[in-house]
Amino acid sequence: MKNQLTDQQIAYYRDNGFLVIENFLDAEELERWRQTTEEAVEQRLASRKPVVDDWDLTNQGDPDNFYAQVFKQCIKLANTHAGMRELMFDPRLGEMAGTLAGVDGIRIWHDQALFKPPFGNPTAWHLDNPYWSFDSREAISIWVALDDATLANGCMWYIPGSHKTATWENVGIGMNMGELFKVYPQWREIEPVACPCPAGSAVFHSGMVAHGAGANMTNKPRRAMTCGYMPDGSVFNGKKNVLPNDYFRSLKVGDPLNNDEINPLIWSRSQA
Ligand SMILES: O=C(O)CCC(=O)C(=O)O
Ligand SMILES: [Fe+2]
Repeated sequence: MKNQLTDQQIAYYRDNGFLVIENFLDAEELERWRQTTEEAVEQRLASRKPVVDDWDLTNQGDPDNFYAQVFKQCIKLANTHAGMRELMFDPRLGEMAGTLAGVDGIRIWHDQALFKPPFGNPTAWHLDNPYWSFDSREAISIWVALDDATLANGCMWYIPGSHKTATWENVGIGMNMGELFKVYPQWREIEPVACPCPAGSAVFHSGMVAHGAGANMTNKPRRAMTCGYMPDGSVFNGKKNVLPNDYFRSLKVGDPLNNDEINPLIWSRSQA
């Protein structure tokens, strides 16, 4: 795993809101990530049990609706698959996320497999952190390509620097690619950047950067394994998102989100 970050990479991330690390995983690691992710997704679907009370298995309802054809989305696979837990709890990932974001501790918000199906729909432009149950400009995600991500099959795209002017206004991932630009018309002037990358590459992105992905024009899936991270010390903002019902009901706005079962601390500078 290419987990050492240069000052130049950190500066690029802070300036643009995303960073591609090509060939982040070596061939053996990539094979393990692929097998683990495939198995965890298969088990989840076979179990027919949602991982968080009212989330359906893939958060997509009718398999023929538009969103279901954006991606097969399975969240919190680390909760139900030991091998995935090992991959996701790797403190090296936490250290990279924390170093890029410039924070002292990293908790898992949620992992998710995102498989864009053959001939799948595009992922409309959106921000991540405004969906989540804490507000943080330092929220960050890792997106690991399990297949070559290309312009043809729906690689990631970013609006560079948009994380600097984003507020918490957002749109859903709907049918219209450009909804987000009604909210942030100033970003229409910025040239979007495509991030094609070979399988095993990682893309880190800020929870506040505008991003999306194109349609999958190919007859094969475009698979990615991802994880959203919450800086340690973040507090509850009143949104449910993926919080379990009981825990959600126990929280008041402003409470620290520091439950180690629900949001495991995978790295902290003081304990490293
Ligand atoms: O994989 C995709 O198409 C979108 C991924 C995404 O939005 C994310 O990882 O935050
Ligand atoms: Fe996203």
